[in-house]
Amino acid sequence: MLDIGCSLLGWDLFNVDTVQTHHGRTVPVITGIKRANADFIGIAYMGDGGGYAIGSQHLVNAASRNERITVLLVNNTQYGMTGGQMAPTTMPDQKTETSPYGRDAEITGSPTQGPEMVAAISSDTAYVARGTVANPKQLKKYIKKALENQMAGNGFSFVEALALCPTNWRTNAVDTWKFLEEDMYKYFKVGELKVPGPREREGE
Ligand SMILES: Cc1ncc(C[n+]2csc(CCOP(=O)(O)OP(=O)(O)O)c2C)c(N)n1
Repeated sequence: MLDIGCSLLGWDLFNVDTVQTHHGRTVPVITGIKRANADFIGIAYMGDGGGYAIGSQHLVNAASRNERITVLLVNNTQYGMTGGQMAPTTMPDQKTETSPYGRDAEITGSPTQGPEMVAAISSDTAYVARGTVANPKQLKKYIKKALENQMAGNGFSFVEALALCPTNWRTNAVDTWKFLEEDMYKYFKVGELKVPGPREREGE
């Protein structure tokens, strides 16, 4: 299931059945398909604009309902396909097409912490992680665990991948990796946030 955005290029990259949705509507559409076909492995693949802006309510509701789907969300800190507008993940002072003087966090808020939000609202059987394209081995492991969690029938699984967008960042090769590994890592912590199993609470 591919959202509108650069993620739709997945058509050409993955040898799986795909459906294209309206921007931000990948989660409800794959939820419907999965509910009607319990044996399917349902993946909603989208950008940060699709998942945290126009489709945020779907993400929240699907995570709360513990839908048996896997959401893969690519965080490149802006709207890639449409030319680099500010997204919920845009960092303070980051320049984009719609924040040419840098994002003013006092007026527009600070970057959305997607996996942290999903971890907070999802059930004990959810899987939640944030990986990075700078560490493909780890990212692959997280995606595998997310898919295994769905296949085991446990519930919702969510992986955010920190990714590059040199075209809109207007960075050369060196600065592209610096932007990811220095700037983005300051705001977005890589690692697993929730692995299935009962959570221990204070006093229990
Ligand atoms: C309902 C709707 N609103 C707006 C658009 C225009 N649009 C297409 S892609 C996009 C942004 C994509 O950004 P993101 O979801 O972050 O994905 P990326 O391209 O960065 O991977 C927008 C606003 C649209 N196609 N449909």
